[in-house]
Amino acid sequence: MAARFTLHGMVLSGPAYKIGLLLSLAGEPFDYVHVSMRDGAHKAPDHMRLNRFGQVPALVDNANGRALCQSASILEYIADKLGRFGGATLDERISVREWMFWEYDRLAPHIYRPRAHKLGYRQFDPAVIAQHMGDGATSLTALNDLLRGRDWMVGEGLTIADIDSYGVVYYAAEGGYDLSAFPNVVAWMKRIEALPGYGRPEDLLPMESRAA
Ligand SMILES: N[C@@H](CCC(=O)N[C@@H](CS)C(=O)NCC(=O)O)C(=O)O
Repeated sequence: MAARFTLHGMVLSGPAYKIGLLLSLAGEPFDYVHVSMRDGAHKAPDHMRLNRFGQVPALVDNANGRALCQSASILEYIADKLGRFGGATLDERISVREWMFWEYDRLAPHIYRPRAHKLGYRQFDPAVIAQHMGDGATSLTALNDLLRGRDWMVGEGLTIADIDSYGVVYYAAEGGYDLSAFPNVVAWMKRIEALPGYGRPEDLLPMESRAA
């Protein structure tokens, strides 16, 4: 049977990793299309039809032909369609959403940008990187405080809030952060990494396209 979802992504993309990780943790096999960003495939008309921003990830729901973009929106869509990981109650769903908006505002820029700078994909003034590292440490402290005495960011089980933030914090060391200063975050990461279906970016987003 054909896979329900097709993920278009690239192994180095944190936002694409989030989607592959959710599908894998959900036990949902997916077709994968490698988007060669080095060759500009993310700006090609075929890809732009799936993601109007010319970015990865894009997700196609093969059950209805719908193409989705923006990783947070895709995470919500998958959780909605699968009826899992979105939060068990209205209050939890609200909280999940709040943490996801927080993550895009307060966490991702301060980890993804120093990482891109260190890997040589983007150049920033050293003062800008220093500002990001300070703000990133503040956000990692907030996450560490949230996770004190609890296993998951919201409620009693894994939600897309965890996957959303994990898909950023995963790259913190590459961005120059020492996570040992945030022990609750480290313990939470290990908890996610022990879940059935867990995979690293290179396990889930290969360098070539593949069917489920
Ligand atoms: N807010 C978007 C960000 C996606 C994003 O920045 N993707 C990067 C790769 S990690 C990209 O495609 N960059 C190419 C570009 O923006 O032109 C999301 O969460 O999906």
